[in-house]
Amino acid sequence: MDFQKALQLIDSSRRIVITSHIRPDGDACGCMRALMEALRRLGKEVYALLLSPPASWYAELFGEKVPVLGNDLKPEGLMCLPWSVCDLVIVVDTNSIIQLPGLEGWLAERSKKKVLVIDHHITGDGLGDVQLLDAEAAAAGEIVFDLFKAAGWPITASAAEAVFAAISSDTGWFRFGNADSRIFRTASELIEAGARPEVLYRMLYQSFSPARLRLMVRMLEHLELYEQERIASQYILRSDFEQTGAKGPDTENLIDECQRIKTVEAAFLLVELSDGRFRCSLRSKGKVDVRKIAQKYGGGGHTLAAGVTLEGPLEAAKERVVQEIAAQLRR
Ligand SMILES: [Mn+2]
Repeated sequence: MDFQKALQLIDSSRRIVITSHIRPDGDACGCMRALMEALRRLGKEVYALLLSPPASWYAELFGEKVPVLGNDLKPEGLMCLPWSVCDLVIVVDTNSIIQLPGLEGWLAERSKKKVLVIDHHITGDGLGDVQLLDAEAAAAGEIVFDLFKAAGWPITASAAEAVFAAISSDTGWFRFGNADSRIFRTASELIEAGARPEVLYRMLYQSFSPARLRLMVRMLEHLELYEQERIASQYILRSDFEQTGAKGPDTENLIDECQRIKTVEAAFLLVELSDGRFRCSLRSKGKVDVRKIAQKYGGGGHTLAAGVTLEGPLEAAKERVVQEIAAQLRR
């Protein structure tokens, strides 16, 4: 990988913006946090930017308020200081322009700035002047960890925890099929560097608000099984949010719950959006390639975890996904 090219780019930059995909997850926030710290230590002016509000337990990782485009910073604000004069934009955990809504025009304006992409997805738009791409990596956090090592940057306890949060999130706390020996080696090194798994577990998985738990109950009440109980379907409506008091980021990881069912091979969760469409999260235990399904409808992701936005109404969206999964299971 082009670690030296990436380091040259960082070396020659003074003002650096770090961002990631919309609906930032633990991998996105953990990578951003670790890079923010390392680049500040190098004396860079570092500006982090999120494209939608993070879940509260991911926001905690930053230890500071990171501006959200559209909320804390108007889109026109990107044309003003400091955003207008940055030398380098580091995009982590995505290489797809559709995942960076609001940044399209600003990213394309390249007279001054360069773009460095750090990503582990198979699909991408080649957004970077330099790209650290590793589709074998279970999390972008793995690549960030490799970059730290290539650069010789100190892995402080807080950087170690940020990277640990990244790699543990994308592997479902080391439970998913992507939890390979490399991730456990990395985890081991991060613990030696000061990461505290028990503190992170509590932060990432035991920090539900009562409203979020009630939202999960609603979701579980909507569980339906198809194809000899091998497909699990669930949904959350706008009214479920209103009645429980939960917010959008509260749906994070809820899809994983129904994977506890022994027979389930693939699962999906439809979350109603304000425009009547549905955000669909897909998970597979291995027999189904959910990325193919997401991609067919304009989404993306990995073999075992993918996402896509679908047109309503609910029943039509559900039927479409069930049929796509069933077709793969029958093959
Ligand atoms: Mn990731």
